[in-house]
Amino acid sequence: MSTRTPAARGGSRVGGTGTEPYRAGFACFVGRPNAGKSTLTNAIVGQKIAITSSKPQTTRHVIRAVLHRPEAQLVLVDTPGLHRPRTLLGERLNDLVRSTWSEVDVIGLCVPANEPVGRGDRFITGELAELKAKVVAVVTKTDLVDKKRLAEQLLAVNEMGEFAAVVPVSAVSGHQVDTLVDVMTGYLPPSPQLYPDDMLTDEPEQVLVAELIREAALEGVRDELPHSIAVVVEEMIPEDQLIRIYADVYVERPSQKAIVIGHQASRLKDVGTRARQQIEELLGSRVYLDLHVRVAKDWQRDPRQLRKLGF
Ligand SMILES: Nc1nc2c(ncn2[C@@H]2O[C@H](COP(=O)(O)OP(=O)(O)OP(=O)(O)O)[C@@H](O)[C@H]2O)c(=O)[nH]1
Ligand SMILES: [Mg+2]
Repeated sequence: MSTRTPAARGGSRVGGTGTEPYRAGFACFVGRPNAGKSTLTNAIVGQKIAITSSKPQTTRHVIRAVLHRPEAQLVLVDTPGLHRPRTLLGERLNDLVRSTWSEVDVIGLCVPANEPVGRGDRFITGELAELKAKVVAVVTKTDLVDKKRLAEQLLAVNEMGEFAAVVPVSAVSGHQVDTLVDVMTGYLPPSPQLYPDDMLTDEPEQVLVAELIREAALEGVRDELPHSIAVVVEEMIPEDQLIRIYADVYVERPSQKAIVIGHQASRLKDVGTRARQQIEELLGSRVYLDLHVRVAKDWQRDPRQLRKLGF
């Protein structure tokens, strides 16, 4: 199943406008954890497809989000942030990121405007230079800095390597998001449309729902706990007036289970309420949400558990 816009945005399938050919292809944003990749992906397609949070390593799957324009179709592949892996999960995530890089036409290398350019950014830039894809440097979160700081950051990013372009954007204010899309679609190959007009993502609904629950569960937890949370939707049962959803929230230790549930289940209730609102918006239906917290001991390091949780 896929998420569809209520009113499909029409678009010419072939030919495009004037002499310019219709273009379609794949792009992804790369960068260290927390650089703003998922927020930017959502801002570009205009709907929340990837979950975001202030904790590093929020994204754990490769998610495709499709932007439809009359003259082009841009398929954004949102990936986890590249990092130094400490667990088997971490290694798998890095592998995912690298295999995505080799498949896309354009890469947006995201560097936040409000943090100094670091070794991690230089390391990633070096790896990208080996690829066939065009690399556009994207300075994210420009709303957080003043003009002077932004100018310095643009200069610092420019000095990191050879880029097809350097574009500053703010996914929060929307500043320059359209410009970035113009730049990126310009590097797509002439191609027929890749996805149907009204398709925003090929992510299964069950996975989108699990992600919204994980996003709600991440809010307010600290230290190791965000990394230990995984969510699996076991069942979605459509009824007359509502959809019943049964989901399991996994943690790695009994002590974490107590934190997630909270005093007299207060925390879990809050998580359920926040997640339910988001899911109702996504599905356009009333939802009954049943959350169950379970311990899957050290799942991030255990190949069998990882498989069970979909990694
Ligand atoms: N002020 C501001 N905050 C932003 C912007 N873009 C992202 N953020 C915030 O930065 C944090 C990280 O954003 P994400 O989009 O989850 O970052 P990510 O790069 O996908 O992170 P990982 O999936 O962990 O690699 C969140 O708290 C966002 O709200 C922006 O343009 N302006
Ligand atoms: Mg992300």
